[in-house]
Amino acid sequence: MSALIPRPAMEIAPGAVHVPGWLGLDQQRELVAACRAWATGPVPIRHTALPRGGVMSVRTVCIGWHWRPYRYTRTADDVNGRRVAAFPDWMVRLGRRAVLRAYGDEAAAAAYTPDTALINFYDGRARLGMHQDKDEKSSDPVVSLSIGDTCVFRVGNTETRTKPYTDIELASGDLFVFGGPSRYVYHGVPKVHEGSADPATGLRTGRLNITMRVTGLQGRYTE
Ligand SMILES: O=C(O)CCC(=O)C(=O)O
Repeated sequence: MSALIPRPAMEIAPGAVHVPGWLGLDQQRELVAACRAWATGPVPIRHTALPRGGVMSVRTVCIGWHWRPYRYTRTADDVNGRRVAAFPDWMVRLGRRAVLRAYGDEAAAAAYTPDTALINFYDGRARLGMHQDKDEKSSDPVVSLSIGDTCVFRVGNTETRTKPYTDIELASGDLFVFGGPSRYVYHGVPKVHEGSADPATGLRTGRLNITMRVTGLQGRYTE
């Protein structure tokens, strides 16, 4: 739902910037349609299996490179062995605009070339524990886009999974970028406010989160 009281952009920690309502409704709808298509294949969305036998409550599909705990591969050998969908150029451009909006640094934005995205779908029960995004060989920023249900997003510190941390709400259309001194902060999603989504995004229930990253691996896989 569009906010009655505008929420200002805020630096939550050095390098960690929250820009509420960055995506318009049309862009959100386009992203929902793209994610829906990616969720069907070539590698279908799935609950990621964890090395110790559990499964993640969130469902994930990747583009560009396939992520599984704790590495990126060309093919989704833990799902169906197929190569994931390519990372489209329009997503690279979107990532650059996001970095520009967050940091106001044109050179950093122009150089930003994400080559993978993890697309997470949360139903009302799904959670994501505190973790660091550290399987990438590049320390370029992570660009996160949220659509659908609002969630509590926990932004921690770089040392431990525990306090100190800051809880913020990520609502539909929000941008969150974490790079620089915050690139390796622990972060997680302890709660999703089920049913808070505006169905006009094309997502009737649940929460979609897209995190674009730079793997630092050789050979960009584009269309
Ligand atoms: O859903 C989110 O907002 C965060 C996703 C995340 O932390 C991840 O994919 O590593």
